[in-house]
Amino acid sequence: ADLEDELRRALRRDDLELHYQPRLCIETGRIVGMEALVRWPHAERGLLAPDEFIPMAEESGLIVPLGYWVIARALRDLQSLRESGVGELHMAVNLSFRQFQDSQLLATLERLIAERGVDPHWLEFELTETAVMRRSDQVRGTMNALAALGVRFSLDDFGTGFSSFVHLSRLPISLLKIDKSFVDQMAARPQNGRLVRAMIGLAHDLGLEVVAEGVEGAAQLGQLRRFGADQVQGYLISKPLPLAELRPLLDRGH
Ligand code: G
Ligand code: G
Ligand code: MN
Ligand code: NA
Repeated sequence: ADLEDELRRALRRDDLELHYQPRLCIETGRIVGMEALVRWPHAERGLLAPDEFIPMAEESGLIVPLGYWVIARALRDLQSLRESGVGELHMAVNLSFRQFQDSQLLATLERLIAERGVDPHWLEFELTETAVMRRSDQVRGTMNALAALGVRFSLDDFGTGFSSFVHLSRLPISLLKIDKSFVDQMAARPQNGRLVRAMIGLAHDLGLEVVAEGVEGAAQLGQLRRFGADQVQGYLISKPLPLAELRPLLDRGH
């Protein structure tokens, strides 16, 4: 069978997994959120990373049911964390532009949230600049309706795409995630450090929180702290892990 058929079958059989990567609040040193990242344990090929099947899922339209699977699983895990006493924790899920083309997106999300009884305030969707910049009325309408429920939006991979701050300020976006490529170059190239500092300043002026991605070293964390970043995500804190392996880290922070 080709990969598309196999993915369809994997979805039907619940054969996918989510790993979670924590986000640390720089000021308090606590884990304040995590990003759900899908994995496909494939019988012959081993654990497949998203870049090995998400593009195909987007092409084929399978991203719609796959996306609902991810959201349902993430909400289930979020609810179970909260029931076991883990306090304030935001759950971030990646959303493809393609998922907005499903006319049932809003209704389905409302149903999934209601079924789990999770406060929508803890749910966050990560959109890329490219997705957001195709802001059709439908995308904006759905985003506004979800934002009215309390759901937050973040702009992922910030700096790699093409965005206009005018458009950004018209969409209900609460956080900017500065792409790893900027963080990587911060120390080696002073120019990049200034760029990151300026992005953080601009984001704060617009009332947005800033998450720096791909943070791997203590020196980077120090620099980001001086620049005023709010949160960090990256291997320095933890790589993406199955929920059970992440638990000790969460308990420590709460
Ligand atoms: O998991 P990894 O750390 O390799 O993530 C690679 C990229 O795959 C992420 O940056 C994200 O954009 C994408 N991705 C991961 N999980 C999902 C998902 O559930 N839905 C969508 N649309 N993209 C995802
Ligand atoms: O959603 P997004 O495309 O930003 O997903 C983040 C991707 O980057 C995932 O594939 C994740 O595994 C990876 N990643 C997360 N933190 C780090 C890091 O500190 N270093 C590196 N090299 N990759 C990271
Ligand atoms: Mn992301
Ligand atoms: Na990213």
